[in-house]
Amino acid sequence: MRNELVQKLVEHQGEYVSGERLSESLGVSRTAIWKQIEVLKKQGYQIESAPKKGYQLMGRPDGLQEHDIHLYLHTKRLGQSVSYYATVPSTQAVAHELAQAGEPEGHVVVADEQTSGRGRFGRNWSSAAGTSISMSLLLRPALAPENVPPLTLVAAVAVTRAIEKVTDLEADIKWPNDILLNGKKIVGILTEMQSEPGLANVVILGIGINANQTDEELIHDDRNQSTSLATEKGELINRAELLANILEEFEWLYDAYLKNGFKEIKLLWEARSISIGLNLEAKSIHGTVTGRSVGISEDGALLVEDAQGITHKVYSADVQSKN
Ligand code: BT5
Repeated sequence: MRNELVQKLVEHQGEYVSGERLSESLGVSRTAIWKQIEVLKKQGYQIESAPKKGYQLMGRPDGLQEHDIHLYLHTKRLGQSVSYYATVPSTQAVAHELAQAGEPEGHVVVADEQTSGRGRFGRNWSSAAGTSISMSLLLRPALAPENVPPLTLVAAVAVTRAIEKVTDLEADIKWPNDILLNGKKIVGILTEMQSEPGLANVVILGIGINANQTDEELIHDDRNQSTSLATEKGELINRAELLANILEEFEWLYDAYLKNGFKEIKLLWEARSISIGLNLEAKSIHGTVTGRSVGISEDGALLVEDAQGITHKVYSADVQSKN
């Protein structure tokens, strides 16, 4: 009911809406409305109450709860249900557990802070409290396990498109899972699956975003320089709006991928990629390939041409530029 109440207040932003009208349209008592208004105030909503006039929404917190996200969400399936945590070790771990317990596709786990956020190959992901976005999307695609890794590329396209829609910033994709602004990392994507032979039962798509961190809150190590959307844009970002837009973009791209494979999305990916034409070293569990990236295959592998002119298909690797 709180979600609907927020929706109503937002619809009437800039004017008062009476307790009576709210109670009628939501089908609850005026006392129930008053109680929920008090809860919202505690959560940081600025709501003015005036006798005879009712309630007016003056400001919203930059929240990531289900009702904050649903204000902006226009998807058919993804994000219709959201588990929100103020703080959690890792949204990936929670999403894996929910998947095991039978939670359906489209569920999103989101946190304001992670205490053990994880990256690839056992690395850490830092997510500052209240200023970052940590989200894990539960998917149940009917895909063979080898067709799951390109979902990282599909997600990267969705995230860059959503960032541009919400902030006007044009971010770059670094194969396979990084999104950069001015050469600094702004988003990391982690695609994990629970599979059985021949079938990926569950895919958990983890996305970590530096939204409103100041430079001091960001980590800068030997591997990565990082930045935040707010730093690049010069103003704070509405995290719920960005998250909802990511789900919206990902929904149609995901459907397109399930239907037609990576072929069509490849063009969108290439338009935003900074990974082609570089001298690089790609380290994977199969070994290290050194050479020049000459393109991406129709199934999402990076094509690396070595000094002998042999082209290697690299499916999942850690990539360092060697220019
Ligand atoms: C990634 O790994 O970039 C994937 C990160 C996925 C994080 C999300 S948040 C929601 C979900 N829940 C989780 O627990 N994880 C997912 P990788 O390519 O391995 O990059 C990790 C490296 O990025 C680290 O070694 C650092 O160098 C750097 N790094 C860590 N935190 C960062 C941050 N906030 N911004 C930029 N770079 C960061």
